[in-house]
Amino acid sequence: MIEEISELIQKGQAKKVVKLVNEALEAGFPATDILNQGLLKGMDAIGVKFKNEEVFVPEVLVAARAMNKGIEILKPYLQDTEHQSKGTVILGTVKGDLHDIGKNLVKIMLEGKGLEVVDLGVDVDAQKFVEEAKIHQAQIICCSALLTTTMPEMKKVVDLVAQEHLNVKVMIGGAPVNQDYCNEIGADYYTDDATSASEVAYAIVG
Ligand code: B1M
Repeated sequence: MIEEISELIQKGQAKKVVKLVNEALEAGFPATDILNQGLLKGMDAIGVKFKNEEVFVPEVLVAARAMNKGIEILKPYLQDTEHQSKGTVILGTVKGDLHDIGKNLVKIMLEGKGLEVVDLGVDVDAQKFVEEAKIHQAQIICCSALLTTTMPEMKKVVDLVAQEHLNVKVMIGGAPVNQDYCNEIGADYYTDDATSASEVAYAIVG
């Protein structure tokens, strides 16, 4: 059943994804398995086909839409509602970058830990991250990037935070980012998936 969800994602069949995700939940599959082995696996496969030029932007977009529909259903099952609100996180995808599926997953997991999330969306410049952190007295700025060409925007955020002597931690993530890059630009934390991002954020504000 979960394998079928992955295939439906690749075909961009949003309605069928919704139906099957609901059925998988009813059948007792854990939400994290449906997410990782169904939705994310399907999106990974599309990524490979995209790279090999077997599919193009329109196909990737319909797959992304199907993925988002599936995530919407899983959202309440992925969140751990026991936590009280403890702090505020500014979240966004960096300037020049329109990828938001990973960022949206990070948001779900952060909220699931009881953190307030100010979601700035996509294509967010460094100034905006920092301004919003000041306005909301946030403890953490979370930057997502999916393109090697937009990763340098994260350094701009780190530099601006330092320049303004802000007491805010910068966490970075996204497929092309890694711990070495985090060290190189002087960001405070790198996490490689949405769950770890929420755990680290929770520990920071705790
Ligand atoms: Co784009 N795209 N894309 N794309 N796209 C990639 C990223 C690419 C790797 C595909 C490929 O060639 N194999 C490639 C980047 C190459 C590179 O830079 N090295 C690429 C390209 C080239 C492009 C365009 C330039 C294509 C073009 O127009 N010629 C263009 C750029 C547009 C722009 O941003 N300016 C483009 C466009 C698009 C679409 C609009 C069609 C669509 C985005 C739709 C949307 O997001 N609403 C799209 C998609 C869907 C992808 C792939 C196929 C899937 C990305 C995704 O959503 N993955 C992607 C290939 C791939 O990654 N396999 C690809 C699922 C998501 C859950 O994973 O975002 O990695 P991810 O998030 C993970 C972790 O990284 C982490 O948590 C999540 C898991 O729990 N994470 C964080 C993410 N952010 C975090 C922040 C954190 C912590 C963890 O803390 C702050």
